[in-house]
Amino acid sequence: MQTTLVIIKPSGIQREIAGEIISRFEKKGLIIAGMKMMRLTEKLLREHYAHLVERPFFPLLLKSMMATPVIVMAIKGVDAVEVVRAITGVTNARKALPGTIRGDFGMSGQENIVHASDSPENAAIEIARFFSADEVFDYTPLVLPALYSPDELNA
Ligand code: IDP
Ligand code: MG
Repeated sequence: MQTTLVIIKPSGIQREIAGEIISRFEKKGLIIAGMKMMRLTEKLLREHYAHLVERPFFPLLLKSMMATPVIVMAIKGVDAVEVVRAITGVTNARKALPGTIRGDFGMSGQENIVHASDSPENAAIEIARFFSADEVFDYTPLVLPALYSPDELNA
């Protein structure tokens, strides 16, 4: 199974839809392996958004991501990175498809409610950036046999 990072951004916290977002991942059949509330620092964000630091909108993005505490989640499942990105929708929430989190709840390219890791490699890096090892839990939900066939679980 893969574990991927989701952040409920300040736009999701301010909109008071954290529960709705968590619920969508739960209902899909993804496992919450870690979850906590934290304030993001400029140092952490410069690492996390290293690919964007030179972009003109970066100061606005920094301010936006530090506007309130965020909720970070380690979410686990078979192909979790791809599944979670699909549930999240494309970056610009105005273009995100209805049914996705961004498509259902957002109107902005920047204030787009959630972050989700974009590859298994980045997911591993991002989980380690936001969680210590003892904050990500390994447990077996009782519903697993209803969620997957045995060959999917052992792959
Ligand atoms: P992603 O969140 O869909 O992976 P990235 O390109 O990694 O998209 O960008 C990270 C975040 O930076 C976006 O979620 C969004 O909040 C912000 N962002 C990206 N592009 C723009 C832009 O053109 N204007 C304003 N904010 C942007
Ligand atoms: Mg990204």
